[in-house]
Amino acid sequence: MKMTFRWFGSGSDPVPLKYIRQIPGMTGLMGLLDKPAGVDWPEDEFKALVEEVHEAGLELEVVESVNVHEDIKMGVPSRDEYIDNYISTVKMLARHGVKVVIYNFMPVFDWLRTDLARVIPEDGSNSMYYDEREISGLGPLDIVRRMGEESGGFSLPGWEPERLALLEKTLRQYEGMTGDGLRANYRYFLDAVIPVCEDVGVRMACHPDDPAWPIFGLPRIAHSQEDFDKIISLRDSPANTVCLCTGSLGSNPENDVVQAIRHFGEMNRIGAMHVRNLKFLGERHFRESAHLSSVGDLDMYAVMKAIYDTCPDTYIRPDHGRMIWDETGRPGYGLYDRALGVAYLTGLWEAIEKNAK
Ligand code: DNO
Repeated sequence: MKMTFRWFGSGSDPVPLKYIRQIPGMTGLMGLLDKPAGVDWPEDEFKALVEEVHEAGLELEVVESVNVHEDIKMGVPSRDEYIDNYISTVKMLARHGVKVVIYNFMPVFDWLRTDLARVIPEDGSNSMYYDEREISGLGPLDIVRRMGEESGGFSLPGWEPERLALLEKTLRQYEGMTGDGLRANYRYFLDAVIPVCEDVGVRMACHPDDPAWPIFGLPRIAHSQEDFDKIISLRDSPANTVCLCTGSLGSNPENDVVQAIRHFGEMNRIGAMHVRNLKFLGERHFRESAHLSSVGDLDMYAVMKAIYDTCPDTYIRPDHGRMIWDETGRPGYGLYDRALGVAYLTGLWEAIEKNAK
């Protein structure tokens, strides 16, 4: 297991690389360039990022959020140009040592919460929160406005302003799109990108829908084990993998996250893991908790054991943390609680490993 940390770049992330390096057990980043979907990432900027990360004593083998342009998901003719850009970016990333690219195929929205800083009554910390009842009275535009107001001035991954500017138009274009239609467009994308990945030694890792059900009537096709079986069979290749995010899949209690890890781990189809915990508060109603099993509803020991048994060499990162100790920063991506998450997950790992010997 390679323990990594998400980082948004020195201009945009209040957490210095030096601090990340000082977290025990840390090997590298899941990093990114902040570029709009569809853009061919500039090599000089990425090269500079890699150098900066290496200088800090960290690796950059996983890149996150190389976002897929909506035209690709909608399957309109202009998709070919965006697919060419995607391929060019993948080749460029490979030239600089990247092994895994994390992306998603969610129409319009990436992850969604109804509150980015809900106070946890037990200890006064805060974390991200979701209550479907709050969505039912609101339209997508209201939610977007709210996410913007609450993000403390930080752009959130998946909620970049340029993506949202076209929101109304994009939502209209999706009218009538079915899950099968979206999957057909997905196949077209994979057929173009996966052979290139095979050539250059990169694995594409699809992040699940978060939360794990359709929202605002848009089709979503990546929120259960069965969905990912279908995604893998769209183009069966070791380069077509899952970024198994425990908190996203786990937001639906009907998903057996541990079983899903074992299933895709045994198939060698896990490219990376996002590991976090959450607490169910009711139907389609949850908050993100600290990583410990005892404060959430996922069994993190069983999660780490499944990784150990089936995909022990995968990349892992702690996922969203709470805001604690009066830290301010990008919701979900502060330093302290994620660092605690790392310490806990590596502790579980050591115990599992020693126990196995
Ligand atoms: C949320 C993240 C996601 C993830 C993307 C990958 O905090 O886990 O934004 O990075 O869905 O494309």
